[in-house]
Amino acid sequence: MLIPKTHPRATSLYIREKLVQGFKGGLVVEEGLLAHGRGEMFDYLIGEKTSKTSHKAIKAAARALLAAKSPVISVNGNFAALCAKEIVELSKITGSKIEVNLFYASEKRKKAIANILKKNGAKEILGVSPKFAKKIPKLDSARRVVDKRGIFSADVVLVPLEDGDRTIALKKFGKDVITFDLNPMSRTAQTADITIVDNVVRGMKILVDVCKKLAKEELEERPKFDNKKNLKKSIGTIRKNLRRMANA
Ligand code: PTJ
Repeated sequence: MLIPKTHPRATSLYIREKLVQGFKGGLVVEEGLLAHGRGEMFDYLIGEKTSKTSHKAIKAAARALLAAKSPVISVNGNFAALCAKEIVELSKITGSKIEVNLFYASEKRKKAIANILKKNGAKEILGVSPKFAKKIPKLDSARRVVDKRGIFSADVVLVPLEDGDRTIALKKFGKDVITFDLNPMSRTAQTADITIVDNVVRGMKILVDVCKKLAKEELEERPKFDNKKNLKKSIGTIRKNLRRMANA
């Protein structure tokens, strides 16, 4: 069946294809394909579009990144495969460092991820040299190993498609955490300071645009952002969509 290019389904098939290419190119692990399937399901439930609620979270994230002293963008396999260009753009506009940090860590994959980011214009990629390795306390997974010039000393960290344990550990370690997670009920979504409930492919483009706009403005005091309230609204959208589908 031919799906018109503008249909949200076409976008989701395009995103799936990008991830498969990332898998074939050694950026993404098999588990990353499974994680993506989980994300697709939630994307369907939120209506495959960026909600007003997510726009609000994106604006709060942009302000937090622009106001941060040492912001870092943490990159895993899925994020690199889906958003390499936007990661580099965001890092340039917000002055964020880019750090590779993997759950299923391997030197080969770290290098492949660093390469794609460099191909997209990144100058320096942290998290690839053991010389600067430090450990985040109270975390068991490979993700505890971070770069002392990056996540270890950051004040704000963007950690998309994350596992709950690391978000909790980063919070305990005093970091402000921003995440993209299509599942508003996940531990990461619930623990982060700012959760953008959106597909990272749609959301990153908007985040880059909002940062570009805000970077030109004088940033007044950061307005308060209530993550719990915002997440409740996202869960409400899913509930509403489920009711509508059940009654169709
Ligand atoms: O590259 P690695 O080794 O660091 O591994 C990365 C994965 C993604 C495999 C690892 O972090 C993982 O297993 O993640 P989880 O615990 O499955 O969590 C991923 C979360 O991201 C889930 O809540 C998904 O719903 C959500 N998600 C998946 N795809 C997207 C997404 N959120 C936003 N945009 C997506 N495209």
